[in-house]
Formats: sequence, structure tokens, C-alpha cells
Amino acid sequence: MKGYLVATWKMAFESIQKGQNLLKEGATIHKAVIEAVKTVENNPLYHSVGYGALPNCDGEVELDAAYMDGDTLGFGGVMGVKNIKNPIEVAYDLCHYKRNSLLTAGGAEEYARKRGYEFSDMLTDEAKMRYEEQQKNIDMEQLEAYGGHDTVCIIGNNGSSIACGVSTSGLFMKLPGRVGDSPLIGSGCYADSEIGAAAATGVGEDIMKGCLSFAIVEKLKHQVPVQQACEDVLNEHIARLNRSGHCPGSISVIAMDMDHNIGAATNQNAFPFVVGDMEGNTVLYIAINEDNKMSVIRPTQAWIDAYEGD
Ligand code: SD4
Repeated sequence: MKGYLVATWKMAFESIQKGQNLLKEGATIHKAVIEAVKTVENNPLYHSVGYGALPNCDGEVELDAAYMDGDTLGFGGVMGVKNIKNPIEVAYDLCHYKRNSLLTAGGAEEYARKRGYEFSDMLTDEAKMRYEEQQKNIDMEQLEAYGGHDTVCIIGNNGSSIACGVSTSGLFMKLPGRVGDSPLIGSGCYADSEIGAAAATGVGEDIMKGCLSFAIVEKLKHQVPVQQACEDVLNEHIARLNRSGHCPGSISVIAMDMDHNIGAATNQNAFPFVVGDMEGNTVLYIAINEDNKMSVIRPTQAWIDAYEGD
């Protein structure tokens, strides 16, 4: 499949439509990606990104976001920020500088305040309720990324420029201050307009062990086709984790090359992702992993109706 935009998870459907409309109106790839990510951040129905995201084990919403501009290799990221309405905007802002690219918690919040970004209480009543229900049974070693809890990663490519934006609240019930792969260049995302881009979602601790986004872009650099690159990197990494005796958590990846070819892979039964294609359509696909054999298909309406994640 080919497209201008690709995003993790079904929840990104409207945001990809938004990005496509912006591109049609002549917006830059950066504007299209940022506005698309913001659409997910602003929707309280999605429990892992921006407003409405699930909190850490102290009941506080801590958000991570990153942006990488494939033209300049400029990247920016914020980690563990509270009450910044659109963390992706601050990450994008930071990608323009050669220093101070990654800011954490208080420093990031102070920067955002000085630069005039909007602040808002990000904890919804529903997220608070889920937190109270969950509190009785947490095992820090078993925290998982799924069960309706997913990071948005959006890659956009206008043929000459590629970029990637990522936004997440990380893992539900994480320790305060915990940071996953999402805001880290090479792990959560990587973009190079001479090659392509990749992004990851799932258990950050396991994704970081393989710097998966960078690893996929490296394969693209050596002319491995994009679907193959996603599958090879994921399978090799899962095998490596298994050899170390470490049972890997959930991991899914997306990637795009500069010819707009798209790939996706997962170690889950099914991983939904959305493509804004070359004909102007917005299409939901699922990557399916059956006994380590990957396929990418369009889901049936019955599958969509039964889907319970974001
Ligand atoms: C993290 N990778 O913080 C993120 C969480 C995620 O789907 O992707 N959830 O580890």
C-alpha cells in the first residue's frame, strides 16, 4: 500500500482525514502531521494520548511527545509533562534547535509557558474512575501497553520531505517520572528525508532495547523493502529478547519510504493502522501476526464492530 500519511491505531482515522485535507489545501507536511496528532490529543475518548489519557500510579497524567523533521534531522521531545494541552506542539517547537532538544517535566513546562502554549487539566472524570478501579491490583513488572491504551505515531511524506510526530501518556499506572520509547529519537520514531521514517508503539522498555525505529530506517537505507524491513526488525528483536529469557511485551511498528510505500508489523494478533492513501482515501488496515507470519489486510466490518481498543 502507498500513502502520504500513516498512523498507528484506529483512533487516528479522523486525524488522518484532517491531515489529508490540510495537504490538499497546500499545508506543509509538518502542519499536516502536527494538526493530525493534535486531533488525537484533543479527543477525550482516547485513553492514552493527551486529554483523557490514563494517569500514572499517583493519579497524575504525565505526557510524552516527540517530533522529527526528516529534512534537517531536527528532533524535539518532551517527557513527563503535566497539563500541557498539546505536547506535540512543544516537541515540534524544540525540533528547530540544535541544543536543548529534549526537555523533561518542570523544564519543559516552563519552556511551554514562556512560549505561550496552552495549559489545561488533562485528567477527565472517566480517567480518574479507571484509575480508582485499577489501583487495587497493580504489578509494576506486568504493566502493558494495550487494553485500549495506545500511542499515536503519525508519519507524513509529501515526496520530498518526511516527518514523524508521536504523542502518548505512556503506560497506565507507570511510576511517576517513568519515560518510554515514544519521545526518544531512534526508539519511538525516526525520520530521514533521504530514506524514510518509522515509529513504534507498545511496551517502551522493550522497544528501546532494540532502538526499533532507527533499526527499520537503517534497513530501508540498505534497500530492504519497507514491509520486509518492519517484519525483519521486529522478528529479529523479538527473537533476541526471547534468547535473553525476557518475555517481550506488545510491540507494533509502522514505516514509510520516500516512494510512499508503507509497512507495518506486530507481535500481537492484530494491530490496526490508518493510511491516508494516494487517491485521497483514508483506509484502516490491520497487521496480523499468526505464528510469526505477518499479513496486512483490510478488516471486515464485523472485526471493526468487535474492536475494543482505541
Ligand atoms: C510507552 N510506547 O510509553 C509507549 C506506550 C505505548 O501503546 O505505545 N502504548 O512505552
